[in-house]
Amino acid sequence: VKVRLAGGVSLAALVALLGTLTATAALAEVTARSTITPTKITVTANEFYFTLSKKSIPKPGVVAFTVINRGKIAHNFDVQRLSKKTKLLQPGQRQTLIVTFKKKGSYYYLCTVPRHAQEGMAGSFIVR
Ligand SMILES: [Cu+2]
Repeated sequence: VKVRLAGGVSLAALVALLGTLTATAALAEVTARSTITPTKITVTANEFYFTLSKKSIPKPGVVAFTVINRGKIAHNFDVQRLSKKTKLLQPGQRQTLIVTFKKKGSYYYLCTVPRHAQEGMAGSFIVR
């Protein structure tokens, strides 16, 4: 951008323009930052179910799933389509899993301990 300080363009106008550009850039930065702030979701694992504090998000984005094992035996939480899973969590243990959902759709999750999914430890997380 060429700025010509010719007659008619006052310094005040130039300062006002720069101020507007700075404000616009700052707003863009805030907007960009807000879209990458993870949505926090608590996942409770127990025999034999999961309880999610939110079952969906309104658009693609990043989710921080904090998985807590409230049961009496070990469990994990696996979002298979994205190859994201917790370690095998012992009773009382927790782990936060950061998952980026780039596309809308249905994401199956389960506990991969044998038979646990069939017993009820499975479901679908929805990205709208
Ligand atoms: Cu399990």
